Amino acid sequence: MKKKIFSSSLALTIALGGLTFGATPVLADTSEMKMNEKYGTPSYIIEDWKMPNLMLSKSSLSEEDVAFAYLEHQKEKFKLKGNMKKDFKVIETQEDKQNGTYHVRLIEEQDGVPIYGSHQTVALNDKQEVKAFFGEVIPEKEKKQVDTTPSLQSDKAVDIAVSSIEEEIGKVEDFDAAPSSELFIYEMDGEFHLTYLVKASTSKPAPGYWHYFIDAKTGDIVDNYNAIDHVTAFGEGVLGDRTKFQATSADGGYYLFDETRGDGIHTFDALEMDPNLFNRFSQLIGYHGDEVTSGHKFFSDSAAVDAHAHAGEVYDYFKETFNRDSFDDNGARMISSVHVGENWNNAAWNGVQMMYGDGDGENFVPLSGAVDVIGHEMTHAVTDRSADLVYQDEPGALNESFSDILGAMVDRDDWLMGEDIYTPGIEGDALRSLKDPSSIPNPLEEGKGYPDHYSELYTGDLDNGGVHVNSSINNKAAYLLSEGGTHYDVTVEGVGRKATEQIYYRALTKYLTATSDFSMMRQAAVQSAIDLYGIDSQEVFSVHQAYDAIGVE
Ligand code: 0DB
Ligand code: ZN
Ligand code: CA
Repeated sequence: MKKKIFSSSLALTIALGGLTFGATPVLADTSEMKMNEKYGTPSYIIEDWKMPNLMLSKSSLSEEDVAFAYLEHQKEKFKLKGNMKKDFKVIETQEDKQNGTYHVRLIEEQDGVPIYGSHQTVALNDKQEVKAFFGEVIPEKEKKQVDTTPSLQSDKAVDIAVSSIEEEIGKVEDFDAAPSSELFIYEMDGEFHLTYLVKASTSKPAPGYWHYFIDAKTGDIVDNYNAIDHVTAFGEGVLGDRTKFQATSADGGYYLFDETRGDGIHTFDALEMDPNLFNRFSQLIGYHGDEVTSGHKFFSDSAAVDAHAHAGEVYDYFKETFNRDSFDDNGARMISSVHVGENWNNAAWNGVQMMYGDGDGENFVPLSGAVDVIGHEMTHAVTDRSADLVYQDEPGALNESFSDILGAMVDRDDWLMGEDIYTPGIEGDALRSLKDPSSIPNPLEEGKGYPDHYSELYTGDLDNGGVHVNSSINNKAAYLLSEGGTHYDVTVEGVGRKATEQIYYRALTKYLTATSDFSMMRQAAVQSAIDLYGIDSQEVFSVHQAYDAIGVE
């Protein structure tokens, strides 16, 4: 469900926040007032009004009581009659602890039916004196024209709105939440209608935050609009770089949903989500977190900005390089959550979505800051939908290796993994190196580097049989295939990144299966190279050389 946090009264609150209440001189009556031209009622009054017999200290009256007494006092200006309790309803009272002021926010009603858009704010100081009125009031005789008894049931209005939405975008299988329907008096072209306001959120077949005003007497659509819009937004990434991405605007605010790629890219703030509550095979994740929102096109959550922008980059990489439409090749929505856990020094694909920790600031900065990490995680999703390599022992090491290889293809100018987010205080290091695995200390075996030859295979039980360590053996083959070199006395002629990524992608999606081992990896790469470049090609020959070099037959 889309969380709606954008308040239409925001502008109003800000306007009031700029006034200094305490310093206003005491005046007998209204000091300043502006009229609404359409209704001839005040749109603001700068006040200095107190309840007549309220000279006692702070009374037992509530701020709402004072606001109503004030409305009573001004009702002639508002062109209203009788008890003001029948004309206004309190929505909320905001207390500003800093300067002791209160803002009573109201909406105007007729026979208990709120008038759409007719909001008011009465501002009080800490002595329960009214200091300002802002808003719009519709005079009694205008409202009187509306008969407030609906002849239509509220569900019927929903049905009408839903068929109109489906006429516009096609059949909606699932609304993001059940459409709501609420009675409002709605003014359209100078006429007041009794309407149901139906609000419905859709993601598929097209994103929308639909607002329908359905005449509660006739069922006619009085007015409708889609409050969602797709925009280019920007922000500053984890590494302080300015980045651009696609976002969505709704109700005047913005959130991190990119509807331009597949079925969308959606980035959330995980907040308290506990990384220990899932494992990477779990499908039981129903909670992504809160929307990451902004009041304008600049987003300041850098971890979220990078997760979102990098997911878009990775989507484009797969689309442009392999013509693959998201991880399922059917546009599946790419969901990410940032700020997972507390100072969590890791990232993951959990079977459903990507998740990124913030790091502890010493070993890691927010992991979404590195596009190779996002490429790595997304490739896990691709692997799950293709070879589905078991995440253990040799198939697990291959699973890891594909993520490192394609991660390094997305982040194309180096052969390091995670260098951008790892140990901010240390220059030049990385989580892993595809070029020179042995240069990185092996976390599983004290005093050793990562293995770069099959003879160095880690055979212990840690890390699912060393999936993040043994991956380096195959990583080295991919590096040699691309860049060439001599390794363990075997010389490989490099065929470049372009051929290399095609060969590995084809092996992953066409030949390998859940239990494939290193030897099958070699055969799958050979077969893919034959398919793509012909049996006598340099590419085929180089694949053989690369696997000879790492000792895999
Ligand atoms: C890794 C998934 C880790 C994970 C597994 C998290 C299961 C939760 C549940 C993956 O996708 O393979 C995440 C990454 C990929 C982070 C690129 C960057 C990874 O390689 N993690 C390694 C690991 O978990 C290295 C690592 C990162 C690490 N942070 C660490 C090792 C902290 C030790 C301590 O081993
Ligand atoms: Zn991985
Ligand atoms: Ca890199």
